[in-house]
Amino acid sequence: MDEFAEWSEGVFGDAELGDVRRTSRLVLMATQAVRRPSGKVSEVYDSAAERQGAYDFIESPHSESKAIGAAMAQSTARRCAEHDWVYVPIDGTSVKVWDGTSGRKDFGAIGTYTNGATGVKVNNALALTPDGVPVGMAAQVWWSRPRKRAKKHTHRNRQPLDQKETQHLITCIDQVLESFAKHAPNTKCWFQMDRGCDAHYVLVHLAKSEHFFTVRSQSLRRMLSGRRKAWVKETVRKEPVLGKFLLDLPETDSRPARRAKIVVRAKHVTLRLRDRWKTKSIDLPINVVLVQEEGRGRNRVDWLLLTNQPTSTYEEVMAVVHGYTQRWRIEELHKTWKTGACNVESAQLHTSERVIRWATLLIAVAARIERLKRLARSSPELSAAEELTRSEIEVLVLLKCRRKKKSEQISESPTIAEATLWIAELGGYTGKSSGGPPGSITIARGLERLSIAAEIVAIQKMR
Ligand SMILES: [Mn+2]
Repeated sequence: MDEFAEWSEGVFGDAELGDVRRTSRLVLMATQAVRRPSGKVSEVYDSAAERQGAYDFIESPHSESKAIGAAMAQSTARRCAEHDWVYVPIDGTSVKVWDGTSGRKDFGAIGTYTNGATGVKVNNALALTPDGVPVGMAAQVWWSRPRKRAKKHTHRNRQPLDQKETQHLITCIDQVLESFAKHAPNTKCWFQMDRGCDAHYVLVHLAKSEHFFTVRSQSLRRMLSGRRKAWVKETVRKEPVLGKFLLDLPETDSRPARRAKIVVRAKHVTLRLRDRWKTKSIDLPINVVLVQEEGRGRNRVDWLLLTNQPTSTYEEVMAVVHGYTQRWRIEELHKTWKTGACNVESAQLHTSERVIRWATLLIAVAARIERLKRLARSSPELSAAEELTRSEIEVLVLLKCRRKKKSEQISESPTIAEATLWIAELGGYTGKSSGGPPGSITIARGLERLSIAAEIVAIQKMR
C-alpha cells in the first residue's frame, strides 16, 4: 500500500455504508483524490471505469454523506487521543453551486438573500495539535437555507433565522464532543471561534461542557451583571496593560499581511446574557482578554475574547491570544478546499446531497495538504519518513538530484521541511514569486507529480 492508500484507509476505512464494497470504493476514490486533487470528478478519475465508479458512488442512495463524515470525524478523534488537549477551530462557510434551473434543484440561498447565489451552508470543525498542525476534520454540519427570506413574525417562523443557524453551530460542537467522548475520552478540546459564532446559547452551551473555549465577542456592548450600563469592553479597557507584543497578521481578502503592535489587558467578569426577547437572563462568569493594536488605523486589531481558560498572568493571557490565532488554520483550510488545490465549487453535481458527499471527500484531502504544509513549518527537523513512504522518498531524492545545483548536498533521508520544499519545487515553486514558504497549491501539484513518478518507478521494479 502506498502512502496515499494508507491515508485514505485511515480516514474513510470505517465508513458504514451498508456494504463493504461501497466502503472500498470510497477509499479508492479518496486515494485517487489525494493524489490528484481537483474539484471536478472527471479530472480526478482519468480512466472511464474509475470515473463511472465514482459517479455511481456519488449518485447511489446508499452513500450517505452523514456516514462518510462520521468516519472522517471518528478517525480524527482517534488520532487526537495521544494529546492532552487539541485546538478545535470552528467556522461557518458555504459551497456555492450555480442552480441554472430557476429553482428546480434543492440548493438553498447563500450570502445575502438579494444576490441570488445558491449552494449549501456548512459549519466545519478542524482539529489541530498543540503545535498548530492540522490532524483532520473533527466534525461537519451541513444545511440548506430556504431560497427566500422567511417573513418575520408569522406564527411558523417565530424564531429568528440567526437563531436557527445558531442551532447548527451547537450541533457541530456536540458532534465534536460526542466523537471525542467515544474515541479520545481523555483529550480536551479548546474551541476557537470568531464573532460569527458568538451567541448567548453558544456561550452557555460551551460553558456547560468540560472543555475549553475562546470566542471573540460580537458585541462590545455586552452587559456586566449587577450594574446598569456597565459595558464589558469599557470595563476591561480600564485595567492596567498586562503586556505588549508584536503579532504577524496573515494576508486576508481585505488587507495585506502586516506586523501589528499589540497591547493586552484582561479581567474576570460576570456577563449578563439576555435572550432576544429579554425574557430571561443568565449570569455567566468568564475571563475577558482585550487585544488591541496601537494606533488609529480603521482596520486595526480590536478583539474582545471570551474564554474559560485562566488569564491571571501574562503567560496565561498570551496562551489565549496564541490559541485564537490558531483559528486562522481553518480559514486557510477553507481557501485550499474552495479555491486553489481542491476547487470544490467547480463540482457541477446536481443535488445538494451529491455535492456534500464529494465535498466531504475533498475537505479531507484539503486538510491533509494543510497538515503537510504546517508540519514543514512547525517541525522542520522531523524525518520525512513520518509522512511519506520509503519509495516516495527514494523517487523524490532521485528527482531532486537531477535538478540540484552543483554545490547542493542531497540527503538520502531528508527532513519533512526538505521533502516538502522538493515536493513544492516539483509543483513549480521557486521561492521567488511569493518570497514565503511553499503554499498549498504548489504542494498539491508537486504531490500529484510525485505520485505519478512513484507509480512509474514501482511498475519498473515489478518487471
Ligand atoms: Mn467566520
